[in-house]
Amino acid sequence: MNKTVHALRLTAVVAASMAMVFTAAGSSSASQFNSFCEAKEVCIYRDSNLNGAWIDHQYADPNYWNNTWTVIYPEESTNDRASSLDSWDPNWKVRFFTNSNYGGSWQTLPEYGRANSVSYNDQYSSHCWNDGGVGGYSQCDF
Ligand SMILES: [Ca+2]
Ligand SMILES: [Ca+2]
Repeated sequence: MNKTVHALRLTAVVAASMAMVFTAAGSSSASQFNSFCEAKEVCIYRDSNLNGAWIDHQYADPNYWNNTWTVIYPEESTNDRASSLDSWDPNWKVRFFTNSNYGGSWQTLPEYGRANSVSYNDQYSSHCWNDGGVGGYSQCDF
């Protein structure tokens, strides 16, 4: 009896410490522009069907002019070059705009949405998540 209780307690302790390790590893490695498409991010691809260079965004970006691909073409701006999209966000939609500052024509990607060929090829210049009306941009309330 004592042996069984001890084994159960030990299992619980091991499980708890493993959970802490996994949590710490996950939170420290997940970040934008690290070339990994992770939870709550959206990845933008240079070519259709999620091919070619890409960049991983975790936050809204009002202007792509100073962004470059995180792989393959690290010197090239991502502005007006997006051809496919892949959302890893389980909770929020994200919208892509042909102009900077969330202007022009747009396309909305649903939660976990994927666009193998975008609605406006080689035109996107900004994007924002649906912020529920707290971000100050009406274009980002949808
Ligand atoms: Ca990332
Ligand atoms: Ca544009």
